Amino acid sequence: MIVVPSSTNQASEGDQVFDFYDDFNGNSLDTNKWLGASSDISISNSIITLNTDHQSPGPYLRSIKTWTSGNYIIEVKVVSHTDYVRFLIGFENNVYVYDDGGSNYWGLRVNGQRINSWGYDVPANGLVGIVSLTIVSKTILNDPSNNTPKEWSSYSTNLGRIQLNSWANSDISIDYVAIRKYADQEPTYRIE
Ligand SMILES: [Ca+2]
Ligand SMILES: [Ca+2]
Repeated sequence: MIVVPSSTNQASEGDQVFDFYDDFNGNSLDTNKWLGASSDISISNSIITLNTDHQSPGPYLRSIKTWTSGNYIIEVKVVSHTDYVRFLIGFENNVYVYDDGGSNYWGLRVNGQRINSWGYDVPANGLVGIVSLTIVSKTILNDPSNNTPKEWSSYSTNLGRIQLNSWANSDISIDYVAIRKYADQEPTYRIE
């Protein structure tokens, strides 16, 4: 699916298309969409940077909206990050943790349990592009430095809020966050 936003009304068009969308326009967090995290972030030129002080704790970005069960994909467009990256993407109860610190922390967490410790040392700029987590009766992680999507059979039916974070001496800069309903076979259509 390709959405072509107009240059003048990008955010509202995203809101009309996606289940949740934030392009991070303006220079502060949209409090209609997100809880807390007013410090330790910066927003400018339609980009948000998480953990600007490069110290723990990180600025847990949590959506006001919550999700229960269903098939969803969360897509985050990453524009830059520190070489040493710690990045958490997903929902409260279905989240993947990148941690260049190693296998003690990285992996998939479902319903509060670290259920799988697959992970890898992300190369420099290895997450620049689209990072996505898909929940579709399983969990699928896809990112630019991981050519084969990683799949796990575990998933949550009580997803909760969106969660994004970076911590320790890492930061990550994000162009947008989008959530949409996911179909294994995307529909095709024609105009008659
Ligand atoms: Ca943006
Ligand atoms: Ca911090």
